[in-house]
Amino acid sequence: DPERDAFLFGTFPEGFIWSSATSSYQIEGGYDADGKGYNIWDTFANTPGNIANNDTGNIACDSYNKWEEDVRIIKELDLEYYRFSLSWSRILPDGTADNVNQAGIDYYNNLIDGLLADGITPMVTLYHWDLPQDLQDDYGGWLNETIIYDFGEYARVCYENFGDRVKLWLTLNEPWIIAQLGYGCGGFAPGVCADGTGSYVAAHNLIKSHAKAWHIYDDDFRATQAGRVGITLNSDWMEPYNRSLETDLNAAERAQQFHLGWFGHPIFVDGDYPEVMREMIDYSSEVQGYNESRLPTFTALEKEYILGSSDFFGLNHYTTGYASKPDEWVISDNPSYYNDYAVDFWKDPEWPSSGSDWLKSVPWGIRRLLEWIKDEYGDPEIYVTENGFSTKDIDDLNDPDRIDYYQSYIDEVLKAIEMDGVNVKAYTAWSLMDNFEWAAGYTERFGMHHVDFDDDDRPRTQKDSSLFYATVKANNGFPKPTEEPITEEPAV
Ligand code: GBH
Repeated sequence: DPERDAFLFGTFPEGFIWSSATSSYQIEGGYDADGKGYNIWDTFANTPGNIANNDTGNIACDSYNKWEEDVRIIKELDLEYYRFSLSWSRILPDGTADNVNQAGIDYYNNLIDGLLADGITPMVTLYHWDLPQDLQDDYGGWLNETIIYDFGEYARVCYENFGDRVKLWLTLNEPWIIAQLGYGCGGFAPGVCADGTGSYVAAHNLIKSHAKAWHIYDDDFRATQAGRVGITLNSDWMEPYNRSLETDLNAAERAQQFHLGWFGHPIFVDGDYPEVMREMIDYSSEVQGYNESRLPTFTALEKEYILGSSDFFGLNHYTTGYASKPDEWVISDNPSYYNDYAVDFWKDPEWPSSGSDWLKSVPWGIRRLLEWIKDEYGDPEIYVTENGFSTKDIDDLNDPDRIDYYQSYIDEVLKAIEMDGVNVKAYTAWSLMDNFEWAAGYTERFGMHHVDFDDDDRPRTQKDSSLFYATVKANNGFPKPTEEPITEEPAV
């Protein structure tokens, strides 16, 4: 559709937030420094065979020692926000609030103070996948509901120590990934294989843990600290392959509900899972001979507790796929999340590729997804908490494909605001710098800054995309060419 595709000039609403992001395990290193406990990614990455090249996050970008460098490069780009995450086992080495590691608290105090001194507002994620190993070993981590209490108390420690200065919190980063790739057999830590069973149990506990952390803030901290707490969900856009086929429209909607709705529906709609998940998983479970559904149920009180437990909608979005109805739905003997929802999903080989197999550049997808969220979840404030592009040219500072990606995706966000009335408050580029890309190790790079992982100093160097992004931020979008645009100069 040429009209939808045409570039839109214009600026973002006043006060629009421009940010960039990282996460603790991906950048910090210092994996055994100053009393930190091990977490499931320390274990997973240090077990040969799990990560490309057997790379680890033991040192990563060494941000544990080089956080001042991180603050400096953010400042250089003139970004007024920075999204990072806290390492649970750096603060609570065994995961419980019985033992607080003061060195961990000091580290984050320094970082937060350093950011604020330079006028940068912290956006802090409590959990970006690095579960304290002891909680996994003691009771199975997210598979056990004891985690709800422990996560709540961890959140409390963070609010108590940092909430005087941190006013923007995210509880969980991408619970879908934690449940499905961590506990369903997706090749992420802790590497538990319980597809279609464990993943649903983990998700159930993740949702309740999130709600717990939100309520603790709401009950005990909001009045004095006056901040906001939300969750960040990830989703591709699921485009119906053939929009004139009712079956493809339904398939795409079903996929969206199984993906984003799994978490979004309980929190933003009615405290419970999407109806289509309930129906299909109940049915499959029965056919497979289970006595009760593999999808757990919430009590009435739990539903009430969960509904509305997010002050805004955090969204991580990268790519799009086509969805269609498979020719037939054969219920598998072994439980499987993908079998449960019966949708064929694939990426068009014509779409521009990136350094990651799963990531194709399909800018119009973000606009459709934003509109879907607006309609489905009652027009919430949406914070885009991640969006970004990978390359495999690990030492190239010229990254025109990343610039194209940012330009076109950001422009689609502008269209969502201007033309569809979606209430988007923030855009966050993933990532501030190259870092440990989970199972891909250091082979896929998302950074706007290059990091040299062969150099003990881990120098950060601007790529072209960082200048581009700084220019977009300086102009608050894409002003019409008649206005004099501001161009950012490279840092010297
Ligand atoms: C984000 O997840 C993460 O929050 C961030 O930490 C990460 O660095 C960034 O994405 C880039 O990946 O290996 O083919 O099975 C986005 C969701 C999770 C999508 C991992 C791709 C791997 C798919 N991503 N997933 S595959």
